[in-house]
Amino acid sequence: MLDQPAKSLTDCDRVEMCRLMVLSRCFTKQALTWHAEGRVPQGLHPSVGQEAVGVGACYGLRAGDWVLPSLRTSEAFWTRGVTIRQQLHAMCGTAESISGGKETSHHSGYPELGILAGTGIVGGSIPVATGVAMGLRMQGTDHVMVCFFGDGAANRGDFHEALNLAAVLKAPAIFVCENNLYAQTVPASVAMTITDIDDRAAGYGMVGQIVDGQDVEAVHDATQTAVARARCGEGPTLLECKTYRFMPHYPVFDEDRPQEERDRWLARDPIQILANRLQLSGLLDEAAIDQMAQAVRDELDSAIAQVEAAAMPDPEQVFTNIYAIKSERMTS
Ligand SMILES: Cc1ncc(C[n+]2csc(CCOP(=O)(O)OP(=O)(O)O)c2C)c(N)n1
Ligand SMILES: [Mg+2]
Repeated sequence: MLDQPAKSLTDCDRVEMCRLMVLSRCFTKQALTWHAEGRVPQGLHPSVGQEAVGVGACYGLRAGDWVLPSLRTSEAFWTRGVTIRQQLHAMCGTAESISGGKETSHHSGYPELGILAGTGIVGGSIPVATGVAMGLRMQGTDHVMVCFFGDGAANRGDFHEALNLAAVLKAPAIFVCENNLYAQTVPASVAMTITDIDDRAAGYGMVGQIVDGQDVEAVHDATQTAVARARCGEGPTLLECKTYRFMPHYPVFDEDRPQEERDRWLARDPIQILANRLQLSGLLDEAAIDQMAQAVRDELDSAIAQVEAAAMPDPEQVFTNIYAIKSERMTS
């Protein structure tokens, strides 16, 4: 049985988690501006408002653990060590990008950092995560797989099959649902009859927990407890992180969400929540947070010119590292 409490965070860890959330927000906002100006071809699914989930869940994972981000979990990349330059190359599809221009930044995989490439099919990554978790077990390791997905994905068949199988096999997987109350423009309240996705865990005989997704320390604690359980063979966990995206699903979407709802969630900005705590503890002040943001903007400024000047992939490379066989029709 698990008797070790999850390792607690040091003051340095808490400041670093704040910096990672600031990095994610600054990158997203700058990338959206560049996208609107036509400088960056790939749009983004902004995670602004949801930064605590990816940072809290990925922070403190070990080398050898794997994560599978959803389309919105930008923070998984920063927290696992992907650089601004690498993600800009991925957004611009240059020859230097990790996929050689074949994949967007949010679905990129960085194997050396334990980040598996996701799929654009909502929910499609969840069974993959169960398979990877079983692979880690079969290789005799105590590594874990942390899989992210949204509330919309949790209504698809992939979710139900994958969680049932993971529970049956005691797969070392942590399923992190980022419940931001909407799948594109569809409110979760009209897509399911329950309020808490965590209720579904009991149906699979799996541990489930509701987590305050705006509180990075709460997300971290819950994840580390689930990770410890998974490492010692006690099986998977479903964590439902209640959160909210402060921006539209995708920049071109016009959304009609209740103002009262927006205001209620905007008052719970995850960066502000941690920053207030750190300020009360004397660990950070406003100036230090401004410096974190400025450092990101400076790095973005120096990276973008080089990325814009980088070579694009050779069109012949479109047939390398893919499963499909080059057919006559493709070459004609
Ligand atoms: C099977 C499938 N249906 C529709 C889409 C288009 N689509 C992309 S993201 C998205 C919403 C997903 O909502 P959710 O799972 O709640 O994640 P969120 O975007 O809120 O983070 C949809 C419908 C898709 N990619 N795949
Ligand atoms: Mg959603």
